Amino acid sequence: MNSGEVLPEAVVERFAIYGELETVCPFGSGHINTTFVSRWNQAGLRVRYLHQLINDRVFLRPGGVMENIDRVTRHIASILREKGEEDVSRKTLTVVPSRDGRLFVRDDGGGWWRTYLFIERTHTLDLVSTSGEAHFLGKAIGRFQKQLADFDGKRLDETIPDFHNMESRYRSFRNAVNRDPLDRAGTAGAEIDFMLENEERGAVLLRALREGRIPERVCHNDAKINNILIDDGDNRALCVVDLDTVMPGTCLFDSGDLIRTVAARAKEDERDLSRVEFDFPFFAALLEGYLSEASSFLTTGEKELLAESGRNITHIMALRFLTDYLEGDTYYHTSRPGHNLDRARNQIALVRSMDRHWESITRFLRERVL
Ligand code: ADP
Ligand code: GN1
Ligand code: MG
Repeated sequence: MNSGEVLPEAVVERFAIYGELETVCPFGSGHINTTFVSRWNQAGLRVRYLHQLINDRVFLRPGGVMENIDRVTRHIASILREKGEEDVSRKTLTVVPSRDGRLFVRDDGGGWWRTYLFIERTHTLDLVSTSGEAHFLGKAIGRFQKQLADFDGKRLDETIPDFHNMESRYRSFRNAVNRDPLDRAGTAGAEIDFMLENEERGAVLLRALREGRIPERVCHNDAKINNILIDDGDNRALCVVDLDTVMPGTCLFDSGDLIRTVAARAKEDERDLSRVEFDFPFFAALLEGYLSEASSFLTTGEKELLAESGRNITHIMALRFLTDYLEGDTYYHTSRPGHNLDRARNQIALVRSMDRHWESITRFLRERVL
């Protein structure tokens, strides 16, 4: 039996949850894990939990992922409690252990499952429509980074080694172009050329890290727009989720992913490229929100590279989507033929739009930050 054939009902019953299980349904639109929500009757009260089958082709040590998440969420919860905040279990994820006290359950096919408290009355955005939204999303990631700025103890597990390492991403890309297992390179000639022409500037964050111009810190590494839950009540960012990639990196990976997904006028798989544009007012509001939390701990070296971070992370996403297209869509969930190629084209168009706005981006950061 493989994990795809496992009944989620049988798995969720193995977590330390009281009451009667009523339903289990698929949930969410993530590209990596498989998510379900269960509903339980707990002495007359209906309560929901979120369950995920961890993608163990992407995360080769799911146990390490869960240890990281457990440490990080406990750390954030203790900071929130010390500050006397209300609703701590809405502001950070809470891991629900298995009945035998582990952070995960293994199913009969060897799959790794985890459970979180389901944070009720929230939604996520795929695009912002106001500067206010851009501001609170930036603030949420700035706050998250600040909460982890003093995280100490054993170094977190690198759940995906070289995750944002442009050199190794380029190696995989070249390998995919050369092997071209599905004979797709001919359909992506312009995109392949773009990648080859822009390789040099792709290494900007990696070089800064290597040369010690920016520090290594604990960061999210996947700080895209829909990994931030927003409270339906006050319509403010509430909780940063999808913590599988929280590990050592640079804060610029997170500012970059925010810029890529918040300061964009179209979703990352929009096919009409005339709609794929960088949005300067959203960018400015996002950075104001982010810096309202982060400017106290960021170094000058980090601030100097904020502008590059958006362009760099968009570039790496284009490269990864294109590589996956050439490899035969083995990494990202796709829902139509050519989905990864559409995403790659979209992200290249966004890098080009950022290039066109470059002067205003750098002027804004010079005046506001440096
Ligand atoms: P993936 O790694 O596949 O992107 P995520 O961890 O981001 O999976 O979860 C998928 C979606 O589920 C998120 O975008 C968010 O909408 C929702 N979600 C995640 N965790 C919770 C939670 N604890 N409570 C409520 N919704 C959640
Ligand atoms: C994946 O898991 P999800 O959908 O939030 C990916 C990110 C990409 C993103 C592109 C572990 O994020 O790196 O930026 O898709 N996560 C992993 O949307 O590869
Ligand atoms: Mg996600």
